Amino acid sequence: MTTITLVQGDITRQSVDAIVNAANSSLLGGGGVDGAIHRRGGPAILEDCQKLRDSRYGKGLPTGQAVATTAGELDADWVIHTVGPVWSSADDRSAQLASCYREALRVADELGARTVAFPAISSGVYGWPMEDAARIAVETVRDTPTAVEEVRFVLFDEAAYGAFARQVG
Ligand code: AR6
Repeated sequence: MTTITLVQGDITRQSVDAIVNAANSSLLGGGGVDGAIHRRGGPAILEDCQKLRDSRYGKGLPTGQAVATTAGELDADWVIHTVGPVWSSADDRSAQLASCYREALRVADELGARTVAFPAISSGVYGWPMEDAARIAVETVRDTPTAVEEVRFVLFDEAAYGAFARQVG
């Protein structure tokens, strides 16, 4: 049974087995959550990401997939990087966003992670409307069989927290 918990705050301050990063397909850093994770986690994360680019993910990590690295100096064992879709009003990319949560949980299960912190993937730079991002996140976690005991959504501001709280009920 997976428990969903909500926290308002900074995902890089969480103590969990795995922290999920809202990355981009380059895996080589960016702004938002990605920038914060690399800043606080230190260079070991980027070194692992570069190794992934030099091996399995020469063309980058495709949207909707997930891959783990060290968590460096973060208070976690792993960072699970996933690439959300960019929001589009013309094109329904919900399945790709749901895939991020499903694939991150699959990687967490492979690692044996029992507590996993997620940001609201795609809801920042990638422009996904927060209410819908929250709906997809919560529905997908509820529908995904996993040995993860706690999924902790870490929401940066009150609006994001409210959107997730409405979904969790
Ligand atoms: N802790 C928790 N949530 C945060 C934090 C934090 N430290 N910082 C931002 N958020 P974003 P995306 C919230 O932009 O939309 C990067 O440049 C933020 O308010 O981090 O998936 C990557 O390299 C928002 O609600 O991710 C990609 O290029 C949510 O986290 C691109 O941004 C996600 O915002 C990915 O865009």
